Amino acid sequence: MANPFSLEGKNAWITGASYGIGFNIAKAFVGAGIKTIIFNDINEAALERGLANYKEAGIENVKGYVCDVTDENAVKALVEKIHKEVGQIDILVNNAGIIKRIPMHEMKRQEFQQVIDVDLVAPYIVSAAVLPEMMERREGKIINICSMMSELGRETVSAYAAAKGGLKMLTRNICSEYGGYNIQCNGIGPGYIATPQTAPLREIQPDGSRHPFDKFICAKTPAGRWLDPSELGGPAVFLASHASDAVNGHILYVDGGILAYIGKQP
Ligand code: NAP
Ligand code: GCO
Repeated sequence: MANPFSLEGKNAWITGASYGIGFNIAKAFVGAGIKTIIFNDINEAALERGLANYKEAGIENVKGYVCDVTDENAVKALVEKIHKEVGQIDILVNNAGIIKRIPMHEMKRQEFQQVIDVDLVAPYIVSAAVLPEMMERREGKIINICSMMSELGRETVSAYAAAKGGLKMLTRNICSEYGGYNIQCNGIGPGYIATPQTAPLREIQPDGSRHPFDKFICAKTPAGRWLDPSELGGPAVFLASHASDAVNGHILYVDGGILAYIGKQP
């Protein structure tokens, strides 16, 4: 009996996967037998750094491209290029994302818009460009990287929460609109993961103490720790594989239990 969790023979495009969560999802896909990993970054220098990371990890079945996911024309051109140079896109992971931690009343509109453009508009742009070929084949997997902020708010992350909340509903709508083509669109909602994006929240203070937010998040996580980006790999393989063909429109929270927990008493 075939292994339902296998990704053998599949091509996966993981946006913004030079490092961090996307890179670790790519490594997990390689472990599941993926045929080709496709990733992109916003400029040549960043792309080269990403390719070096894959080489260091011993991953050779990888193609990297320069593409800003907010640039619709560039995304459409890249999809055509991928179809010519690699083949069909079986799995799309909308991973690229940014955050700006600014009190909302101090945030400039352009700053708010930039977060919305990368974290919400870009997953729409990339998914819309990839869907027609999946529709023709009547098969495809789309995974949107959501967030705790798809469910919860906190100070200074208004744009990010609005985007990630919208991304949850975009996930459900793609499920609704394209499920009939045998396309499954699900989300992964990571908890607090130790990557460059959250490094400012874990910085050691001038007096040598831990960052207050570091202590706060560990008290909000049942395991009492930040999660490692490699811990998102298994859930991503599940949602990218035939093992999840009956799962659609679901946001799989990989948060160590944060959403279930009132928090450790100080
Ligand atoms: P990260 O370390 O900041 O990496 C983000 C990646 O996205 C980088 O490779 C970045 O490329 C790329 N990117 C940003 N804007 C782009 C654009 N316009 N076009 C193409 N690529 C772009 O973030 P991460 O922690 O790995 O997070 C990855 C995803 O998970 C994001 O969507 C984030 O919101 C989400 N998430 C993170 C956490 C967490 O705790 N870390 C938790 C929940 C959800 P450059 O190198 O060029 O900047
Ligand atoms: C923050 C963090 C979070 C994480 C993640 C949580 O400032 O609160 O950056 O937003 O990135 O989204 O799931």
